[in-house]
Amino acid sequence: MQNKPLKHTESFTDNPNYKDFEDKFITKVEEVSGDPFSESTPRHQYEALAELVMEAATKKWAEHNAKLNKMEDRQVYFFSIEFLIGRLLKNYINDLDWNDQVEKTLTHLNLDYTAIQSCENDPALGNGGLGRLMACFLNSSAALGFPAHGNGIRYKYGLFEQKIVNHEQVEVADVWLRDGYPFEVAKPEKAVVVKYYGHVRSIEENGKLHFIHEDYEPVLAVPYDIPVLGYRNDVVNSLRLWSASPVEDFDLTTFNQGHFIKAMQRKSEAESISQILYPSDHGFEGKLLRLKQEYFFVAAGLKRIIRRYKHQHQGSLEGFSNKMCIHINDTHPALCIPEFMRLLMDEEGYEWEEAWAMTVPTMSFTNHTVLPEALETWPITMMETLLPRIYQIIDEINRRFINEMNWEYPEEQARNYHISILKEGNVHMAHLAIIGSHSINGVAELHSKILREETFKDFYAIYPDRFTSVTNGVTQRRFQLSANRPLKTSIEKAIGNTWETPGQMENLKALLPFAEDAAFRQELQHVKRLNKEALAAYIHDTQKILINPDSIFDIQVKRIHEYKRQLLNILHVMFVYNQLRAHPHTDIVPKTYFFAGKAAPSYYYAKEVIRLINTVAEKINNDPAVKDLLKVVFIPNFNVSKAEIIYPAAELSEQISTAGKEASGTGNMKFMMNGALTLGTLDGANIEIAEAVGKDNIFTFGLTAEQVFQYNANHTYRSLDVFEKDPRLQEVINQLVNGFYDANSFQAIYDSLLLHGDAYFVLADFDAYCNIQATASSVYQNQDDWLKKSIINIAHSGMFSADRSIVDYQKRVWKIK
Ligand code: NBG
Repeated sequence: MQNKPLKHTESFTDNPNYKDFEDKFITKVEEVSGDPFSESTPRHQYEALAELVMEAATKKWAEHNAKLNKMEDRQVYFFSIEFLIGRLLKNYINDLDWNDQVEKTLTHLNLDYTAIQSCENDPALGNGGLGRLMACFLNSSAALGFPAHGNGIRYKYGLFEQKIVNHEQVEVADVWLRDGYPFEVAKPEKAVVVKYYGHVRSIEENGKLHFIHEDYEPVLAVPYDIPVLGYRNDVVNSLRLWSASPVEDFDLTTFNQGHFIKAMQRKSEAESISQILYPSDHGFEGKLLRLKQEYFFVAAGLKRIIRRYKHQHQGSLEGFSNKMCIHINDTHPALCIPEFMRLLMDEEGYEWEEAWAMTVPTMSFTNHTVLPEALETWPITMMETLLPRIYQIIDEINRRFINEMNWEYPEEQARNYHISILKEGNVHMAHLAIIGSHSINGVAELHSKILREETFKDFYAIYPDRFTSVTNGVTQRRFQLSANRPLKTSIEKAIGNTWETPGQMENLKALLPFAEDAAFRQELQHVKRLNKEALAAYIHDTQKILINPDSIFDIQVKRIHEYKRQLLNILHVMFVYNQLRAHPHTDIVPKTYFFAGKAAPSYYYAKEVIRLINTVAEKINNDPAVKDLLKVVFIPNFNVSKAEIIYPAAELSEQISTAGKEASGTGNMKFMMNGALTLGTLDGANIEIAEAVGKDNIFTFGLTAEQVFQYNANHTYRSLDVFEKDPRLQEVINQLVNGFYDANSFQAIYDSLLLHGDAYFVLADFDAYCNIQATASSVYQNQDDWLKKSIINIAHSGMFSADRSIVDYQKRVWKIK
């Protein structure tokens, strides 16, 4: 049962609710441990709290589901191959408004809440921005009382755990389910059979063709549901993750014939579908298993959604496309389109035209990257063999589309070929997604413009009305309110708490006048100092590195990728170090450079960048001459929980991707709402941050997307010319290979910059980057000025709440009033 909100002043003993909660908690701890409470461990306490939370959540969930059954409003299902949800316990407690009673109880019992929270495994069911965005969108939808659910895969192993050994990334399996997971509910009774391989036979009956899929290999998809709680409201949406298992645990026929090994093989083949998350964020591998995964959660998810809809509508699918939205998150779930067609035609008896008329209005598609290596294409032969009926449908969608185009635009033969779903032996998933959806959007203004004008310009010419843009957002409830309690308290003192209401974060603008308030600036400085000390203590505990808390905390945390240019950052650090060595008495502003992020295990270059950062860090951190002036820290195994400690402590937010490459970025928003100033290129959502705060309150630098585009189009960029003119660059680049840092040289990096044309314009932007770094340091020396800028950033961060994104999606994509 939910308690009434309590005032902070109440003491434990005079509050019956606290006492009641404490009793329940103690009983629960004894139930989960089977031992007296006094012998319990944080793990038991965590399990007990989790159970109490789930009891409350599931009760609300059942009530809410009953409401949803009767609801006529539009509902959304996010289909995504990743949901990077992070730890949930603290969030649930916050959503239920249990903070006070939990904290007071634990304090009263002398227990350590942080230790309890850290017993929760952080489910790493995503690579980075794409999966985390889904988690933020679920959180915001529920907070706004809007029925939006998630549909994905319950990977047995999450994204690998990263260790740094001899400066290098080493990957260790992430067995997040080892101790069980208390926040999911298995629903074996709702399992669905997904069919692979086999043949399609067609028969004619009463003048109608029927398609029968035979000799297929069935796999059972079992749903596990995780409740998505609204923020202090009655809403509980669902995140449904599917797990694969064999249809029968033992394939009896095979087994009886004595083929034990074969029977076991079938079992493990089925299970392999939900075994691993592919650990690459912008790469496309074309592996059969991945295609199986893509069809797996699509087929299972759609089946249940249709079944539920029929159940609620007297067995009819009438009105489906007005009430249900299937949202395709990047191309991985694009098979929703042919699978939905299949279900409507083969299982529900609709004609092609009727089915298509229901499909397009139901589907919407968000693109998350313009990197060509991420655009999925599957060999036709693979698709045809694995999913014979789906392939037939794709083929027919394509045939009709191309016919229509040739009819409407007979003069555009070349273009009509170019936009085909099937060409050069491959199925082009983005084309499928665009042709089958009524809405296509990018995730920031610049990104959407690039989609319209470059990546998908041919489609834009045909379907201008389908294209729209929704800038990403993040949930302030996790990354600001909960991660940065001192900040929340200070802001509340200044402007009250209306900005904490879901959808109202723009009320933070009331903070603007406080930029001129010396007392508030001081308060903010104090808050930042606390958070910096907390991060420094964490680094000291875990990595034994001593950090000067007076230094500027300059942070770049995100996946390691060439286009994100961690390399530019570390080359600048190397330059600063050279400067300090040459002029030991230079008066510099002390700085600590933090890095964190994982590289895809097969991405050699990115792993070399990690090795470089760690090698440079070791040398610099052990040089007594630069002690307290310059430090470099690589925090291993970046994940959502670490992010929550890092963002609040940041002063400079490094967002330095090659312009035009970062679709949006969302880390930039998390830093900003915690008062960090952005040091970034005019890329992705950085541009919108710059527009919001004004150019004086952000440090922008470097080539624009247009300039990068021109260089690429005209092949006029020569990295060697830049190198030859800049002695600073010559020194640092030579240090990559001359043994200064490591006898084992960084030849691949060296070659990419000088021999292979520096595709990400690192050298081109080096000078501008050094200058803007120097500017940032000098502004920092005037703390008043810095803090003003910081306050202005926080005040304008409201528009980067995912609550705003969801409202934009409702208006622009799902057309909800
Ligand atoms: C990422 C982009 C980011 C963006 C997130 C969320 C992929 C494929 N794309 O810039 O690189 O913020 O998606 O939209 O992970």
